[in-house]
Amino acid sequence: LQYNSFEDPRCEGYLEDGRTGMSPSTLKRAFLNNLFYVQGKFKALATPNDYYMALAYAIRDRLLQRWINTAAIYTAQGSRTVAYFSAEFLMGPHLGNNLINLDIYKDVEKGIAEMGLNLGELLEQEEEPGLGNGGLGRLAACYLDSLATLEIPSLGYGIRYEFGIFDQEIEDGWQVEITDKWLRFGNPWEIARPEWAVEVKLGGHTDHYVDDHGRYRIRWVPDQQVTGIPYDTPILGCQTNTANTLRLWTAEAPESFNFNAFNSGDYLGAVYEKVVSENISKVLYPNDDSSQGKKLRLTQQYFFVSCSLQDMIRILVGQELPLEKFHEKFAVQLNDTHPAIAVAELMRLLIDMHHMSWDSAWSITQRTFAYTNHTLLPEALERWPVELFGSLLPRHLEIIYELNDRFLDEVRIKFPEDDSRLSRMSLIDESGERYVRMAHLACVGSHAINGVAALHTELLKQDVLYDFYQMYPGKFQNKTNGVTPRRFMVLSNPALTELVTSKIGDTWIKNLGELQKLEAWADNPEFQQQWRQIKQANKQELAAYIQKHNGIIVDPNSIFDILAKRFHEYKRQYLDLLHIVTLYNRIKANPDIEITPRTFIFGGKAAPGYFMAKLIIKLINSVADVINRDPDVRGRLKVVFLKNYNVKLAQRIYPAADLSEQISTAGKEASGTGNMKFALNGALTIGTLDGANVEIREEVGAENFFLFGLTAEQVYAKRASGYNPMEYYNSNAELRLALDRIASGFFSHGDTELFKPLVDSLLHHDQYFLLADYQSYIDCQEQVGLAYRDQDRWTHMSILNAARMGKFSSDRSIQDYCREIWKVEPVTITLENSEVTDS
Ligand code: Z15
Repeated sequence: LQYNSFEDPRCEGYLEDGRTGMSPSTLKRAFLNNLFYVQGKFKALATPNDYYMALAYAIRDRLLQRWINTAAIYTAQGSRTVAYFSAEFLMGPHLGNNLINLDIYKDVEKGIAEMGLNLGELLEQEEEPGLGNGGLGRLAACYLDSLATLEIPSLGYGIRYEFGIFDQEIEDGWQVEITDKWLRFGNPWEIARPEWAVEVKLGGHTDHYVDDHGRYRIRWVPDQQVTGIPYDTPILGCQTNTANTLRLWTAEAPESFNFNAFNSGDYLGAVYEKVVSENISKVLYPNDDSSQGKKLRLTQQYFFVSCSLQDMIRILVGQELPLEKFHEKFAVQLNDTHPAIAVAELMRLLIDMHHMSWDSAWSITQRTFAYTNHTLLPEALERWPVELFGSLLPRHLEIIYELNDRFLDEVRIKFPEDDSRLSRMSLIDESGERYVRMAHLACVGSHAINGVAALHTELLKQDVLYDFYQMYPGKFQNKTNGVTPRRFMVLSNPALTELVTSKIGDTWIKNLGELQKLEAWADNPEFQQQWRQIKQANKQELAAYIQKHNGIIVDPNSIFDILAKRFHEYKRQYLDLLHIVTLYNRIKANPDIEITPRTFIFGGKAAPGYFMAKLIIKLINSVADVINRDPDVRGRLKVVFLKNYNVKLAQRIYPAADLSEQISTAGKEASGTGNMKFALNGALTIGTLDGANVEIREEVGAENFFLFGLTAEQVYAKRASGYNPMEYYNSNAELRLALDRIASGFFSHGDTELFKPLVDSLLHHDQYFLLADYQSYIDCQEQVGLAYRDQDRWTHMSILNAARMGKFSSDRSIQDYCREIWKVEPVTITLENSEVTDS
């Protein structure tokens, strides 16, 4: 084979060979080689998946030099490293993102086209790694992208679930869950590292004994042991040589554990043990924002945390650094309380395994960890029954008791004679059945605690973590969430990316604040025209997708009014429905009424055990069935439920949205991140003063944001003074009509029972204040409809929304974390210096 060495000026010298070269001809040859040698196929027999795999391996080859150099340089320099601990990483497909970050998307698209293939179709083949539920998991993925782009040494640590978030099917309007077999066709992006396997103990009891030197020691005698195998995926930065690592752990039975069972002929017993071990990393728990208290879930958490901390100690020792420098080498971020057991595990490793004193171990532990809180919802705060906890982690329970004794002494000194404070702050809830409180453990064991939006952090300090704020005011910080513009703009909205770049250059991609320069174009008629055309084309693409998957024809000139997120009562998908039913009622009462045509698009999964959320999905589909076929509507309203909302689908949805629904009850959504992705793509927001909406509105200007609803403070006041939803029902005719329509069986073939739980919950409880916000929402939607009729005004607002999203890049969030919590600096990775790799 011959390689065209110097075709592309970006890849001079030794890099240009068959596995690293970026020139179109080299890439093409690599692709065809992989088709032949990796997939074992020639063109006539190749499936789209074969083509996808051939391209994926060609691109993986191009990551490896960067990946290896990155690891080599971090190792040689002993760089301070961020370890992001997260039970979820909702990565989305890798191929397209890697093409963007390598800056070869267009070249590859062209090369693939020259072979008579379509890059978009190949990208569609990739099964997305859906190893997360929603916002929290996707945030972790955006942060890895930004860490690599900012050249920060970092590792993502988590679980390689064999089954990620379930695939959602819709049958007769109901959600049906299908297992997500994402590894079915293999995963070209990961490399197993069995040589770095670690052992994790579970269950059993502790032994207190005196060692040979007369020292008092504690030994954990487990009754089960599992092996953690790391699988590494490269995380490439945008236009840098940095390729960091996402290291996910798979649980296996230890090689030798059941030697006795085999020898005694209990073959099936031994295999059973193996099955039990492998269950640990089998499946992602599908609950977002709620904790079920299942033992397997705690086992998952402990498993990946123990694997990761042991791995970090291996790295430290490998770099000949003493254990006393653990916190200098590593900054660990706890993504919610899911990995909070790490506080006790690091203590155990330092004290029991490495014989460090309690005080030294505690100082290192506190300086290592920082904790991000993602929710104020009481049902999401993790607590484990003490008995369950002790049966799995007997040694950790002892450590937590000891920590608690020492911690409560500190509280006593700071706040004497305050027993109720002691019981409120204790690591153990003793008000009834006893529980270990994971948020308290995380707060005590961390030097920094942060919320994910300004309002959320304030509410944390005033409410959920009030006592801890009084105890440690200096630990509290805000870090408003962000999203990566690479995946959620450059990759997903190429036309808009090109238009923006044609006006302001392409440096905004790594410095999103520069989008502000677009403000100068906000009233330029030609630019407005181009902006509108792109939105229109994106809407047409989504319309085609809807026609293909739902068989519904929608009007691309109507407002694409989109609500896409997990289903939860506090997110109030039901309020959106009340608006739809209200418009429908108006049409039924007066078929000639003037209404701005709208397409209401919903997407999102409900936790399989969340009855109300699933019933709301059924109601959306039932309302859609009626409205979409009612001739009186004359196509002015369409309702679409897009099944299986995931990262892939999200990338199609944001670019096509006119209106972004961010309508949670104020005080309930910690931040939201979809709100940022919609606005970045030029959608206008209708929203409450909740989470990051507050800051989005501040940035884009109140005049470019559709605000409605009670404030968090008003919601608290109303709850305190006794909220009665029935008053709203009785005094608001349109609201009454809408609810009566649902209750009457109109959308359920006359069945008045089906949606009764939904109607009753609003009339008698309405925990999330839908009825209180109804009229304000309806009025605000009226304003939206009017604004849309003035296309110049709407486009002006749309441009300003995108132009003012700079703050919401995850690059900004990560820079803040780096400076204010992690104290880490970038490390430049070069490819020229082959010394590191040759040695
Ligand atoms: C989750 O996705 C979020 C919070 C949680 O406590 C859990 Cl368990 C899952 C979300 C928040 O609801 C959302 O407001 C926030 O934007 C996101 O985390 C990322 O911080």
